[in-house]
Amino acid sequence: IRDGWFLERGALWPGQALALEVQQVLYSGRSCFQDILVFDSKAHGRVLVLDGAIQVTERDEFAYQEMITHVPMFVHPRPTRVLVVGGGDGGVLREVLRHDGQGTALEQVVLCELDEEVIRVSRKYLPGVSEGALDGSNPKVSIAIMDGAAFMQQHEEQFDVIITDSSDPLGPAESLYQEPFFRSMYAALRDGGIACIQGESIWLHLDLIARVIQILKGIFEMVDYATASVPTYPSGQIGFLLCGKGAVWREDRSASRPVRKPSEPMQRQLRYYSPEMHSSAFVLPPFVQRAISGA
Ligand code: AAT
Repeated sequence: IRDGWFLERGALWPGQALALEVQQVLYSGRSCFQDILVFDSKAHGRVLVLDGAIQVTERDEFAYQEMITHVPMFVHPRPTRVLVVGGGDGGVLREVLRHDGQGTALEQVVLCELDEEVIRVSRKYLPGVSEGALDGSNPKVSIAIMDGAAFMQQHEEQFDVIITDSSDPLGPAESLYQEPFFRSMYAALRDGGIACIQGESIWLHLDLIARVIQILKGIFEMVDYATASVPTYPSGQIGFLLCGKGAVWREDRSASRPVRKPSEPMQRQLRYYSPEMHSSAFVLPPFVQRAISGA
């Protein structure tokens, strides 16, 4: 922070930075894993920053949390067991829990977060993001404090939907973008299950995205890419890698076609996701299509 502005500089987006005017710094500390910063900004409400990278702002977090959650959840006909890797702010958990009673009955939702401090700081300074999902009151929610890669290896055929809401592949989340992790993720899914992985920006990381897609295609029956607009993520855009396990994904299911829909009351609570946004998120510009298909 300099002259009242937070500058988001990072090795993954060299030569560019997003600046947010700071009103007040509320928390600044270091956990065992990363630097944690919370401040009130002038234009985007409260902001959570890990190792210098913006994770959540109050103004636009819903775009990311709704899309990374509802795209995989609504292409599964009946998700009952869900795993969220990362996501210590609780926003994805909040969105997953909306599905209870939407044509499915959730049995268990597990949050596997590496850094307990992120959960503590988020509950204290950003309670509106988790809406109570992290406070231990919901018996369907369990929280595991450990590395997502280690957790994944201990679970087989357990989950219908796995969401990796993880930070960027430089730092503690590095292991979550490598082939062994993707293989254990495949093993941890039930037949017909789907995974959704934070997929970085088409403007910054097209090579990385294309490389990861090639690896995923060697493992999963279906791999697809969707995108959303999030102004405070690098380059204002972030993508999602959708990966399906089982023959059903080769035959009649597609990640771009929802098989359930939010009820009217649920839709009224959503601000970014709708069935139309879902399908359109998979429409990609030709330069991205070409890079992804390896042409
Ligand atoms: N919903 C907020 C967006 C995030 S949060 C990323 C979370 O992943 C953090 O809480 C971090 O502590 C956690 N995390 C990092 N590595 C691991 C790991 N190995 N196992 C489990 N959790 C982990 C993502 C924002 C994307 C930013 C785009 N620039």
